[in-house]
Amino acid sequence: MRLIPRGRRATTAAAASTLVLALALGSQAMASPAPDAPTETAESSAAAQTPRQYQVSGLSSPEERTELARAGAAIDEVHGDSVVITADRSEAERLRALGYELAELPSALDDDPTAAAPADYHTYEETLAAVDAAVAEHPDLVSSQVIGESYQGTGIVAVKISDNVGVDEDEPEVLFTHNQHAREHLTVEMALYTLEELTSQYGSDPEITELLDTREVWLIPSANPDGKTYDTESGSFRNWRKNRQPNSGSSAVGTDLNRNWDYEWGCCGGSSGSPGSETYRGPSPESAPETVVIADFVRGRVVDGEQQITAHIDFHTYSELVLWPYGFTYDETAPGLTQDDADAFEALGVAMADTNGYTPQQSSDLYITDGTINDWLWADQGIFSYTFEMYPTSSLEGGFYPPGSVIDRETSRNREAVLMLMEYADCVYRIIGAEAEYCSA
Ligand code: CXA
Ligand code: CA
Ligand code: CA
Ligand code: ZN
Repeated sequence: MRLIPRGRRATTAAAASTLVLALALGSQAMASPAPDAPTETAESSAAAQTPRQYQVSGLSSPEERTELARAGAAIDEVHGDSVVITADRSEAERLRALGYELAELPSALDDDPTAAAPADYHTYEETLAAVDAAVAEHPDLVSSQVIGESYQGTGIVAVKISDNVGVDEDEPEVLFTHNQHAREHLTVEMALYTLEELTSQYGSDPEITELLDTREVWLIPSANPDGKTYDTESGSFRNWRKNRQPNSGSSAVGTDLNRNWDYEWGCCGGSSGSPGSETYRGPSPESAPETVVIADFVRGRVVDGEQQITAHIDFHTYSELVLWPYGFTYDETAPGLTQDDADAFEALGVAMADTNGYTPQQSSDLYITDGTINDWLWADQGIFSYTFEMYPTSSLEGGFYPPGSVIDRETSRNREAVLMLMEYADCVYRIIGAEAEYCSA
């Protein structure tokens, strides 16, 4: 996709004047609106609903961060005594009213000519074209299927990569999901990298050849095509996270797909019940069609009572982290997650992080989340499920919108970790030497 800076520039004057108006209204004006306050125009309303990033200072523990998350903020970065969040204007004001100290961060949404344009990132359409090209080039190795539709009726696609791809062989299956969060475009590039690397190296790289001869790989390049397209279709970034499903009784659009999964949904203050929140969990588990499509796909991989998928990575940006369950509790062990499970999760998580330089940790070390794909895949399906938060580590390096020049480096950075997950897919417990106990036939 080539987004033309001209397009962004053309909207700048209007956007800037709206911003000035909004700033002039300020927080005092909001507290007691003047009787002659100008009526909100469609434009100023759009600006007010465009989420942006804020630094929130004075938070240093998981408990303090969870309290902020409980208030509905999406936490983008965790530092020693501060975090970076995404919020729209009204949410930011609400958090300030709760006593949080918010400082607006500069953003790629501003008219900064040095900020990354989404040029060089594939649109969803271009992503599907790349998948089709791979299928055409390697028909015995790659197949693709539409596994269902997004809210707006866009096909969600699963790509299979394996020897004898047309046959459902008795081989451990591995799943990679991408782009639950709309603005995390680098994750779609990660899917295309994996597709390209596995297919181009099959038959020449012995490790990849062996793995594809003995594993079946599933890639879902975008779990949220509506959100992805919405985020860039105007020619400037919208900083969009959720899907594009309307919410009844609210003008706020979208559900956070990674809070909509059906395990301990909404249990623990790790998501929001307010449609306007960036972490809105939806009215019920699997209320988002995108969640249902992927959950049904996974449930469909149960053959003769046995889940075929053993290992999974859900790709996100950003922060350079390897995360594992549970997210809903701080505890290392909990119902359905024994000490051996926790040890295996940690050992493989640490080993993968050794290859890409990310920081490995249980996800609740950051803050509590509930209704995530990782918790559901583990607790409900018994799949060793990780989240990778890709490049960068901070908003200063582009945050959700790093320049296209980093794509090759930051996708290939995960080559060894992806292959390692595939390697251990026959028995993840092997990494703690417990294969006899857990994996003998
Ligand atoms: C995350 C992912 C999975 C389990 C716990 C935490 C982090 C993720 C999120 O909050 O869903 N961060 S992100 N990509 O910025 O939204
Ligand atoms: Ca095969
Ligand atoms: Ca199979
Ligand atoms: Zn994400």
